[in-house]
Amino acid sequence: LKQKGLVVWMVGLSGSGKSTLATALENSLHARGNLTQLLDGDNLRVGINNNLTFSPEDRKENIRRAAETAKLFMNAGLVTICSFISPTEEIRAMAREIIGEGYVEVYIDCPLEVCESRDVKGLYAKARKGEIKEFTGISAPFEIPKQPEIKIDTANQELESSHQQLVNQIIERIKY
Ligand code: GGZ
Repeated sequence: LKQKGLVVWMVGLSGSGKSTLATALENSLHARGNLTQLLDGDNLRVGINNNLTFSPEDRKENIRRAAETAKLFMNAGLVTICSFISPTEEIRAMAREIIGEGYVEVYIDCPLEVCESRDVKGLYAKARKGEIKEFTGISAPFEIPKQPEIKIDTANQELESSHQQLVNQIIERIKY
């Protein structure tokens, strides 16, 4: 088998830069001829996960289905990039367990204050006003990953540096 897949599991708060980096990573991998699949809230929560809320139980089910789906793509040989807040140790341990060898956890490290000051979509403002319930970092927990394989600081460096750092570390782990 020429290709061996990988799951790049990106963890981080809303506004930390997960989606931007996931897309940038995908473009760089395409440029070197790798097949990829991106999984995130935007394409899973509207489809297979459209019955799920942001309650703790539903977040867990969201991640369980995402991990099972990622595993299928990985086994088909694709570099599968998953971008979900994945807020708790329990949830991430489950994803790691489901995917097994090939799971690479990437913590997109950006303090809540910085994410909130960016507030690209205005969600933090709404969460502060109570218009969005159980919002991660405001009224729902986010546990900082203890031992991610890769950590990318998006608060103290330019996007392009974060992107290069991520690409370099992922390429090292691709076996072809
Ligand atoms: C967190 C929420 C919430 C609540 C809607 N809490 O920045 P975004 O908008 O585009 O990304 C966030 C996305 C998070 O979905 P995930 O599937 O990644 O979450 S989890 O891993 O916890 O299941 C945000 C939006 O959905 N969003 N309500 N209450 N984020």
